[in-house]
Amino acid sequence: MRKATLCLAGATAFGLALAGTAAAAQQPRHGKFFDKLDANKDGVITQVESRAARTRHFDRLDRNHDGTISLEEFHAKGARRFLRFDLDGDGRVTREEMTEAKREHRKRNSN
Ligand SMILES: [Ca+2]
Ligand SMILES: [Ca+2]
Repeated sequence: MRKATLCLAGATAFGLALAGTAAAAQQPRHGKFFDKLDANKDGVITQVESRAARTRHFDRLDRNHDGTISLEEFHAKGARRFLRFDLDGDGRVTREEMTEAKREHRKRNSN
């Protein structure tokens, strides 16, 4: 009986260790996004901080600052993204270019 208890405890500890590893592996990506929203760095995202983030996002899309996002402004963001992905500038994005662009984006955001 004692042996079974020890095995269960070991399995639980192993499971927690794996869960901790998985959480740690995701931490940098979610941590960076979380940190961006958590403006005062108190470890929680308030409604005010969430609204501020949405406002910043809106303002980035509203390129001419008229208080609205036109279809052109909306599409311009997609076009800018496309140009970032089209690494050789041939007007087409290959799977390799997209993978490389995402890798570069992650590298920039992890620093
Ligand atoms: Ca906060
Ligand atoms: Ca606008």
